Amino acid sequence: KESQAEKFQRQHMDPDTSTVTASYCNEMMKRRNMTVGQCKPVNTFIHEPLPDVQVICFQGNVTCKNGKPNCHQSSSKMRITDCRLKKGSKYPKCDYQTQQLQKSIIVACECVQYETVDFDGSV
Ligand code: CPA
Repeated sequence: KESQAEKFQRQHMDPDTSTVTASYCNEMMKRRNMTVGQCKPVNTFIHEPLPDVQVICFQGNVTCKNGKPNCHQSSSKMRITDCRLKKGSKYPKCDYQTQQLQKSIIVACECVQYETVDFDGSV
């Protein structure tokens, strides 16, 4: 079974893409299985090396949106792509808006190997 850390990587990691096209989110949301059964409404891809994302677990501790205490904010800005389902888009035709941003990100980390398990936002 897919672990929480593996799920985070499938949903949020894309280190090798530097420039994204307008169709990036439509292609990636499908390729990474986030358009199965329903269109996932919002999802962020991170274009930085995995180790640079994993060390966020040792950076600034913040409260998660769900009130849990295990979120961490990156000390540096990261290259990310924000994917948002367009208004009027209806499953199974998942049509996303693609927006490239450079922002500090917030992730949740869990003990075992202290790995990133949730993308909590960008600020
Ligand atoms: P995901 O990373 O799979 O916010 C809902 C989803 O939208 C979330 O999906 C992230 C994504 N999103 C995004 N970019 C944004 C805003 C939202 O990509 N700008 O996280 C969901 C999974 O993580 C669930 O299995 C529950 C788990 N989870 C949530 N908070 C957690 C916490 N504090 N500790 C451990 N697991 C947590």
